[in-house]
Amino acid sequence: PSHPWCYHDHCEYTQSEWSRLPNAYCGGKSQSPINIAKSSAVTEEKLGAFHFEKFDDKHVIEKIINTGHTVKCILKEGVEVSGGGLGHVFSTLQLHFHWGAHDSEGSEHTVDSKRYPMEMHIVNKRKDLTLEKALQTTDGLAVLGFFIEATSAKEKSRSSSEQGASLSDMDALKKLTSYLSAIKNISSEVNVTEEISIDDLLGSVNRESYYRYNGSLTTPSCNQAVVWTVFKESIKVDETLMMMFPNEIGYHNVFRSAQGLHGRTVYTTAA
Ligand code: GRE
Ligand code: ZN
Repeated sequence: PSHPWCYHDHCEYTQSEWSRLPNAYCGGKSQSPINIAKSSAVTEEKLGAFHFEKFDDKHVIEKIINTGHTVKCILKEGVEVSGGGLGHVFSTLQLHFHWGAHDSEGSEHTVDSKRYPMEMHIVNKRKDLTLEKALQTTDGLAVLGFFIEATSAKEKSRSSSEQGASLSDMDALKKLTSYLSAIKNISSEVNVTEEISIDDLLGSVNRESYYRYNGSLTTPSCNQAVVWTVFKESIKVDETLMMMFPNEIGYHNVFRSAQGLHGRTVYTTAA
């Protein structure tokens, strides 16, 4: 028995009905995702660099689970995120993906209404709070959101001839997607033996250029407990790897539509 909610299929609570789910917050006024309007973002000088602990650990992913709504990587303990104007130390719990059916959609956040083909969420919990308490605290969780899009053939030849910088992200996602065929069934999971670090997945993305706002989990129970960081630069991967999510996993379009801002401010780093 999985969840009574879904994105688009026929289920008890489809996306437009999440606000009626009992014991959930999906109808609140600080919901995620949102469309980020560049011209409305307020520059905040305090949004500095992050510090990442164990993001270079090659054995950080313990297992990969098909939850029926996403592909989730469970991480070992000791991975941490701080800095970035967060004001607390956060423990990294898991990372997961949102995707579409084609490369024209799939991300949850949009920037000036541009939707990317995929979005990766790294979910972190305040180290000083239990998960239960964090879910009831406005800054109890910090989620790092990264857009993923396909590298054009032109960019591919340029990166391999000039710097090769983005090749590591391709290799990392290739290793990760090689496990998808093993978790085709909902609720199945697979242990990870390949060496994949979070740094490898992020590749050469600039981690000092981002947007910041207060929002929620993008799935029920939609707790308004998330300090969101949405990075401006996208992770570039090979198109064929990206299409393995809809192709290998039996569902797609697992992204929530844009929610109202209701007076919230989106902050941005200076660059
Ligand atoms: C999700 O389910 O998509 C999710 C979480 C936790 C934080 C953010 C988020 O489970 O989008
Ligand atoms: Zn998510």
